[in-house]
Amino acid sequence: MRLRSFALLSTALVGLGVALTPAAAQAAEKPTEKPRHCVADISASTAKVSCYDSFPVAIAKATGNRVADAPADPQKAKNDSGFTAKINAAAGSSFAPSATVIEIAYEDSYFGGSTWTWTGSGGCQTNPLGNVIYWVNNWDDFSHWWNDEMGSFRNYSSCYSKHYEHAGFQGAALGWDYPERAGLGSLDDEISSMQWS
Ligand SMILES: [Ca+2]
Ligand SMILES: [Ca+2]
Repeated sequence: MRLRSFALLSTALVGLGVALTPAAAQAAEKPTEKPRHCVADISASTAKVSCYDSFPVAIAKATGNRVADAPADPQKAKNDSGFTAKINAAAGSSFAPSATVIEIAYEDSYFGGSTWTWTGSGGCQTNPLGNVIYWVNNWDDFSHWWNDEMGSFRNYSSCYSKHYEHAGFQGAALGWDYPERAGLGSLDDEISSMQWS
């Protein structure tokens, strides 16, 4: 019996060892085991970041509670025309500045994984394309984990985006884009700075 127990234990440990290797590697990359949903307001003089387990809670925060019923699955939200209309309509109202969603970035291609929502003080509807009104010089200043992590994005509120390989709008770039890219090609997991127009 003791031998048999030992054999079973050994098998279990070997199995555990195999399973632990990729899990440990992933844990080092992700801030938590589960997706996280962060919001960063870049219209404030000191940009603030807040993160949540719930995507709907993050969107409620990002919109000053004007969009409080986002789909729980960010990928479904991206494909939900009602959600898109609500986000864009929120940009048109002027009573709650600093609550306009200009872009939702996704960890993975095809709008998967954790999300990062950028908000500004208004949309880009009347802004001429190429006139930069929002920018992030270095994503690493906001989040070390999110720098070189983005895999796809959806823009909102008529804000076209340009994404750069390096901080300070250097290196290879994508854009101007609107409304989305499902994959970033050679710039997957490389984006470090952004501009919106
Ligand atoms: Ca990624
Ligand atoms: Ca980079």
